[in-house]
Amino acid sequence: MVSKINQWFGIPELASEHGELVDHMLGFVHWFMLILFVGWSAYLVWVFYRYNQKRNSRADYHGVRGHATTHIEIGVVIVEAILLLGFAFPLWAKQADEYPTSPDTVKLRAVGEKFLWNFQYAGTDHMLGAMGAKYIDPGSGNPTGKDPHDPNSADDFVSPSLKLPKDRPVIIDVRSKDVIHNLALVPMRVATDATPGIHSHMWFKPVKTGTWDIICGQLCGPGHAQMKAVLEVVEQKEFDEWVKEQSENSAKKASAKLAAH
Ligand SMILES: [Cu+2]
Repeated sequence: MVSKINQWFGIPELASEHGELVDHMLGFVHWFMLILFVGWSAYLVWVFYRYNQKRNSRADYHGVRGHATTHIEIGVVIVEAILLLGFAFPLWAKQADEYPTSPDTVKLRAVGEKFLWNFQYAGTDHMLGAMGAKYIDPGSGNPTGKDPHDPNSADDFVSPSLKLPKDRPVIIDVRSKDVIHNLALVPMRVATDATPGIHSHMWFKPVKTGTWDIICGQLCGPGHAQMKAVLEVVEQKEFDEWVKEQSENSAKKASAKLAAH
């Protein structure tokens, strides 16, 4: 019921577990703002009527004598404090402090650049390899700077779209090669800045299969509007098969390269 107002305002589809709490909070904020908006608007109209010049040819130097406004203001402060301390802080604390540790957690790295995203998956070993700016070479198939000397990198693979399994936690390590971007996954109700030189993280659990757009949430240059990618949530079996195939291909290529050296 509380979240219904979000739908009237056209909120995008929700597809993550914690997103329900985000939407619930948004619902409260929207209702609260609607009440304030209607209340203030009615008050403004009343003031125009009650205090127009015709009715008040002489100024009143005493002003307000009642306490109603003070009580309303205190009420607004209390509601805002409840929203912040009761909803926003606990939700943020949980997302920021309690990262998933279960072995089925999907780990990947999102690397933003002007003007596209690349997603490096940990592969079947569940270990993301090291990253080094000096290894970045999109021409030879290494757009994310996988360190070829790190054994964990061998089976890591890179995809231009973000494919995820349903009902499994996902941790994304968000990086940038050039300027500040922002990986905004709207249906998951998460967004994190990709800042050059800084390792940022986000986590969530998709609970619905589907395909959505990924946008860059930070104005990053003339191609910002085209900086889109695809977010696809599939069933776990389909995801595991895809990872196995991509991972094996990548490992084969890595060993061939090592042999050639
Ligand atoms: Cu961008």
